[in-house]
Amino acid sequence: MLLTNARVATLRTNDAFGVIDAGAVVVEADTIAWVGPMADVPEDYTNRMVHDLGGRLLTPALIDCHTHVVFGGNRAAEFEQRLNGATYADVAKAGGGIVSTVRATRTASADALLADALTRVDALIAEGVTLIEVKSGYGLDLDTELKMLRVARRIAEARPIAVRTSFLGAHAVPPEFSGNADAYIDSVCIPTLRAAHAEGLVDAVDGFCEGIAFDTAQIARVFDAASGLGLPVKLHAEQLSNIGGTQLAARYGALSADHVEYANEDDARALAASGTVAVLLPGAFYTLRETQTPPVAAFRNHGVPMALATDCNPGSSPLTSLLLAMNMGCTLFRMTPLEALLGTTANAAKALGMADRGRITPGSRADLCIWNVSEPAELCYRIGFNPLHARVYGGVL
Ligand code: DI6
Ligand code: FE
Repeated sequence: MLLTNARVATLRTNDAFGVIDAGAVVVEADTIAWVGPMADVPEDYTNRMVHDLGGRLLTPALIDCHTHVVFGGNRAAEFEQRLNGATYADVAKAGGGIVSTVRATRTASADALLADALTRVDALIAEGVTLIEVKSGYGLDLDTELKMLRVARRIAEARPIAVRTSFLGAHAVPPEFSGNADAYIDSVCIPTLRAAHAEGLVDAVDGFCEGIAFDTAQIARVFDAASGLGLPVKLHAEQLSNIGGTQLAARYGALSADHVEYANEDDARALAASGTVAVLLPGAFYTLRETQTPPVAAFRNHGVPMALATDCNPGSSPLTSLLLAMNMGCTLFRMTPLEALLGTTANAAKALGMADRGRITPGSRADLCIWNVSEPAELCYRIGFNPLHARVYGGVL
């Protein structure tokens, strides 16, 4: 396939959009074979199926590198309760919060979980997403964690989208272990990780390192188990306070440290040294009405790669628009449009350990977006508008 007459934002390097005006891209099977000015397309590529893109912008396809799209039920009722004056404690007492999602996820069938997840995945696909990360973490018992991960794998069979799974057994302490987080980690979380890995369900291991979840010593035990299985790690760190999760993630060479609103200059240095991506999640920042923004300038100055994701989940970020996450990354966190686009392409791929995609370069996977805009900044600038014209997934338009 030859895509021609395009404005190609290659993102070849991290310092510019790398735009080629009147550009062309040659796709062979599921791989980009050639990119350059349309006037220079090599002779042997010109007898392809040609698609004239009419001057439209062509970018790498979008990647949502942090989602919890598989879950039961929703939390609209508690959203409403809080806006009618209920406190967080009232909501928790009435059985709300993360525990209510755990309950709904445990009782839902795999088919129902998949059908529900696909409604969210379809919204992402409609904006040009071709790869999502999906976490477990609403089961918190063996059967339900495995059920969630099997459903995550089925998403890639049901839709033209790639899925990377993260085991998030260390997401919350389930009610039956209330006050006994250590016992949960050792007797449920780690054995469940081993079982899920044995079934080929785990691509990475995640945790929630926070005062209201697990401390660094508990997460370190999970990470040691992950290392023993040869699995990469990532971490929800420094979302609501700084308790050392980012430094821990860096020590384990984590793929990413996510949220990181409360990370500091030292944390930025550690992430830069370990090559760990800072994944910023403005949807949760917005929903929780947080005021502490992540240290974007420090990340920028120390050369920490930054990604942006939806964090799609029923509690803190019921967001299914990656374009809106890009807009929020710019407006709320002061990222540049280049940083926002790198954050949902090349750096999102890096956060998932998928070096074969996220840029338009020969040899990269042919996952591409064709947009009804001419400038890359327009993808971040508009709010609630979807300019996707077409999507190429694995070389298929
Ligand atoms: N951080 C969050 O903000 C969510 N999980 C996490 O690790 C909260 C998830 C929920 O409320 O359901
Ligand atoms: Fe999350």
